[in-house]
Amino acid sequence: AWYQTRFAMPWDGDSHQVSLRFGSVNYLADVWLNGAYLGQHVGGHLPFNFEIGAHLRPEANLLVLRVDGRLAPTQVPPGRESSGYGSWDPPRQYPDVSFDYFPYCGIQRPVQLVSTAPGALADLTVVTEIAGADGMVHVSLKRAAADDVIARLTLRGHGAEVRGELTMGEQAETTLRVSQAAFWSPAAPHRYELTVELLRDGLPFDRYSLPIGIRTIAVEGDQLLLNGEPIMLRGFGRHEDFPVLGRGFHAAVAVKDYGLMQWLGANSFRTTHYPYAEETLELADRLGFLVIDEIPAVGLCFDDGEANIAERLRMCEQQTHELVQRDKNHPSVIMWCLANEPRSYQGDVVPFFRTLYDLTKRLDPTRPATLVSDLGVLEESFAFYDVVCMNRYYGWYTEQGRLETGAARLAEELDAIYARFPKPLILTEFGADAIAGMHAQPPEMWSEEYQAELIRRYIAVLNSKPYVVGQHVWNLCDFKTGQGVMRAGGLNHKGIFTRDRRPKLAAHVLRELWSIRPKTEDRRPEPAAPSNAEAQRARDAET
Ligand code: BDP
Repeated sequence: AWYQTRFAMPWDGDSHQVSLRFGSVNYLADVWLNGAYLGQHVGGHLPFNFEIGAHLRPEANLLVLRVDGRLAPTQVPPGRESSGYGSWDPPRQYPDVSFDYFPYCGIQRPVQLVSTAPGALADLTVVTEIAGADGMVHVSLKRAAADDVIARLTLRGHGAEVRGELTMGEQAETTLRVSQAAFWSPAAPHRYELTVELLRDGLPFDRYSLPIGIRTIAVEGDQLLLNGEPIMLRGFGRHEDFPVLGRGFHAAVAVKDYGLMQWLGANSFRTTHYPYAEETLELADRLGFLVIDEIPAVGLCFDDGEANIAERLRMCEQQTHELVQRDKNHPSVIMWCLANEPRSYQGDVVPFFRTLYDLTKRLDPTRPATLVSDLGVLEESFAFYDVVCMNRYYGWYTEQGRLETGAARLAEELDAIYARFPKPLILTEFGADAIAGMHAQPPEMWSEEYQAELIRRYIAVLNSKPYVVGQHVWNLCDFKTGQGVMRAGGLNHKGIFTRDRRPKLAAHVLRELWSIRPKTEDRRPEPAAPSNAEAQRARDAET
C-alpha cells in the first residue's frame, strides 16, 4: 500500500533538528519526503525516525510512504512459506500466516514531527532501587554533542522535591535519593515527575519530563518479587484489535480495556504477540498494571537452513534493542519476553535463545527475561531463562470436552516442569473458545459454560501450586484472525469479552475468583503500601 500526505510546519530553517517519528508501520516501510528517499525500516510494532531537516520546505511538504505487509521467511514473525510445518499444526488460514491473528498491515500508530535543539538530550535512562524506606533513582543522560552544559534535575511528588545539578558533555550519571519514598505497585501506583533541564551559558535550551515509578522487580528462588514481596500476576494475553479500527491505536479502546481488566480484578497482561502502543504502557504505569513486554517473535521456525535462522536472529536482536530502548523507563514493564511458542523441537535452538537472553541482560540487567513455550519440560531454554512461561490447552485442543482430565493433566505437567526447572512459573495462556450466546448444561465445547468451567478448574490447579506466580487467560477479547475451519466468522473466540467488549459468562467467574474473592483465599496478597502506611497516607493527602 501507498500513503501520502501534505503538511506545512512553522519552521524557518533555524538550527533545530527536525525528525519524523513513526510509532509503528507493519511490516516494511520505505519513506520519501519531497521526492528524496529517507530510508527503510523493517519490522512492525516499534518506532523509528528519520532526520528530515535537509529536505524540509517552508510551506508545503509531500510525505510518501510505501508499506509492504508480505512476510518473507527471514522476517520476524516469519512468513508461512518458510518451512515444513509439523503435522500437529492447525489447518492453514487465509491469509496464510505463521500465527493466529489477522496480519493487518500499514501505519498503525501516530506519526509525529519532532523538533529538538542542537545538543538536546538524546537519551534518558532511569533505574530505581529501594534502600530501606528510601528510593534511589539512578539517572543516566546522553547527548549527541560534547560541549559542556549544565543538567538540572528535579524529582517531584508525594510531598517530596529532590534536586540535582551536574556538568555534562556527551553523558552523565547521577543518583537522586527520595527519603520515605512512595513506591510503585499495582495496589498503589505512585509516581514521581522527573524533569531534566539543560542549560548553556546559564540559559535553558532543552527540557524533558518523565513520570517515573520507584520499584524493584526480581526473581528469588521460585518467586517473583515486586518491591521485595511475592507477587501473583492475574490477567491476560491480549491483542490490539477492535472492529473497524483493526490494529490502529485508539485511546478510547485502550481506556475501555483497562476498565474491563480492573473490573475483573486483573493486575497484569502480556503484550501478545508484539509490543503494544506506547500510550498503552503509559496507562499501565498510571493504573498499576504489570506488563510482560514481548518482541514480535511469534512462530519462529528453525528448519529452513542456517542463513534464514541467522537472519531471523538478527531481526530478533534488532527488535529487542528497539523494545528495550523504547520501554526501559516504564515501571509497569517487569519482564522482557523474547518469543512465543518457538518451534524449538526443530533443532538445537539453545544458541539462538542464549544469544537473545544475553543481549537482553546486557541491555537491561534489572528485569527478568523469559520466553513462552508450548513444549513444557522439553523446552531446553528454560534452563537459563529467569521465569518459566507456558501455554496450555488441555480440555480444548487435546482432551476435547473432558474438563476433568484436562485439569488433571495440567496439574501433573506443572509439577514435572517444576521438578526439572525449579523457577517461578507463569501459565501465560489457557482458555477455550466460546461463541457468545451459546449455552449448554452440562458444559459442552464452544458454550459459555464450558469456557467458564475450564477457566475455573485451571485456576484451582494454579492456586494449588506455590511456584505458580501468574495466571494469564487467553484472551481478554475475541479477536480477528485469518479465515479457517477453526475460526468461526474469522475470529478467535477465546475472549472473556466479545470483540466489541461485552462480557461472556467467564468474565463473571473471573471477577468472582480475582476481584470479589474472600480475602482469606488470597494466598499471596498484594504488597501493602511500603514502610509506614500512615505516613504514606498523610503524604498523599498533602499532595
Ligand atoms: C496459542 C498461541 C495463540 C493462539 C492460541 C489459540 O500462542 O496465539 O491464538 O494458541 O489457538 O498457541 O487460541
